[in-house]
Amino acid sequence: MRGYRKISLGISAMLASLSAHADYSWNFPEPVTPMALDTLHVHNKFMLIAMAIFFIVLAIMIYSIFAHRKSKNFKPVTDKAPSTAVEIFWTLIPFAILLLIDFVIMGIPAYHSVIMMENTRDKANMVIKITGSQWRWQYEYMDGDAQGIKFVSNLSTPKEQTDKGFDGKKDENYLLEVDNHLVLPVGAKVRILMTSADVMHNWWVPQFGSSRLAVPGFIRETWVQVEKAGTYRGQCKELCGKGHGYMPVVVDALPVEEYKTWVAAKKEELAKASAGADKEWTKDELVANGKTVYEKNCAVCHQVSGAGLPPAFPALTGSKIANGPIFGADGKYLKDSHLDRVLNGIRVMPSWKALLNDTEIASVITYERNALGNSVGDLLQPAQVKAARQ
Ligand code: HEC
Ligand SMILES: [Cu+2]
Repeated sequence: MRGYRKISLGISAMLASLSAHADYSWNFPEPVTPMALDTLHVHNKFMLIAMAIFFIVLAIMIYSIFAHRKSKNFKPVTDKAPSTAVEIFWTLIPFAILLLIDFVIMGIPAYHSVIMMENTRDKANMVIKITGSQWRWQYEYMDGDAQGIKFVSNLSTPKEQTDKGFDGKKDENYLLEVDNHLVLPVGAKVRILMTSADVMHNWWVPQFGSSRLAVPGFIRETWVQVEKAGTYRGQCKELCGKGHGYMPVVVDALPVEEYKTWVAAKKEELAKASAGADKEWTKDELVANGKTVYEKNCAVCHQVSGAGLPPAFPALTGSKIANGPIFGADGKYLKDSHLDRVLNGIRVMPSWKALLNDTEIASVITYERNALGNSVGDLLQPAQVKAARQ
């Protein structure tokens, strides 16, 4: 008797906790795109079907064990089935039932869902390109008002919080915060072109229900249509090296009017930055700006101090390349020079040409030559970087 009470208490506690957590914390995250909603429905249907099959088979098993028990003097069948034809027949029936469930009852919704995921172009309102690299995402708006907007999105959780032995309070969005959010208009169908600059990455926001592998050398597609304004967070979902856990995705879905305001502001910001490339910078300005660029982009591998992590990541302190001449007698930058490395990369060292603007590249190089224990004393102007790109 007491056992039964315990069980029923347990079950009612379980049911109560289910309804208390109806805010999806025990389920899929709240879907905010048609694709996420569809995926959730497919999942629910399949769970119900699997559960029904489970309980039917279990019931037949329990019944068979119970009704044919030894104490009822049940005699086991020792001879064969009535005939081979009968045996084939009763094997084919469950086979046919499962076939019907798989191909029709489960197949149709799954087919519908997959077709929907692959349909990236139909009625798309805008196109963005997402490039994964070790270990950050780059976003580029390809058409419409926002065309030309292009920026890099870096982890912004303070470094000391990820350090070993940190015992302070971590940020609310620890490892899920970036400096530049991807901004999308609510309701627009956004076709996403995805690629990678080095190894495979995967751009994944659980509430969007879409995730696609970013493969170097290939352009792959997916789409999102965010139907609810808000900030959504995700992560890289393909193990991509040392910084795999440090390249989160943050998307702001804004109502259309606010999105337009953001586009205008972002364009102005980018225009200002490229205007900055034409002016003469002082060494102090470049070094100060370069420190920020360095710590955001380069310190993961070369370390904040510039000591690197040899032999994988060389030290910049005392490096021949970092301290060597940049330009040759003809005024062109030298192969294997500091500028060549940063612009074009080599082996594991990424190419920064597409990721950083002229001012950022000039700043970070000037910083590396005059800080981190180096003191070359010269400086590189953004205009020189601009010229070097051509
Ligand atoms: C993913 C890790 C990684 C990041 C991030 C990275 N580097 Fe490197 N870097 C390397 C590796 C590895 C090498 C050595 C490449 C080789 O020669 O094989 C290197 C080499 C260099 C060198 C030449 C040093 C030498 O003595 O060979 C310079 C200069 C340099 N990086 C600057 C930068 C700057 C500036 C940034 C940030 C804008 C940066 N790196 C970001 C991995 C990285
Ligand atoms: Cu990644």
